[in-house]
Amino acid sequence: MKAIRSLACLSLMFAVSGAFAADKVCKVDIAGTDQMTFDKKEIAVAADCTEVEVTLKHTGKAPVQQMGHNWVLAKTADLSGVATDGMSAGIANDHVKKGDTRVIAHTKMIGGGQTTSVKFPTSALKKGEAYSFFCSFPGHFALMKGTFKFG
Ligand SMILES: [Cu+2]
Repeated sequence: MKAIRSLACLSLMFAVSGAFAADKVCKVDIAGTDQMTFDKKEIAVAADCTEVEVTLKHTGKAPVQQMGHNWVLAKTADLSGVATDGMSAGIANDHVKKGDTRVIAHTKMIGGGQTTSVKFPTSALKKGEAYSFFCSFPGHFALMKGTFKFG
């Protein structure tokens, strides 16, 4: 009887560790510069990633009020609307409208020399959907944007 119980316990342990093994956090690094550019035009995330962790580094020297950068993810169709609303949202809100459901993920706004990151589940993404990432600092998204692919 005792042997059976410990066997059941062992198989439960395997089941739990199996669930952990299925989690895959995929890391993405991107840099913003004082020249109002990102160092990437495209980010691709594989379908087996369960979470994405994006780390944004501002490699410039300019302060956040002058050349702030963030990383915002939305459907490509929502990009200009999110960017327009972000302009008036103010730097205290990282230039992202409060409660904007079109925003899938975003980092805070940072200045030269700073680094920030954001982690989000890929369950928020649909395969085949067109996504874009961009910086929502006023006037930046025309240059600071790229395509985000999932799947
Ligand atoms: Cu920017």
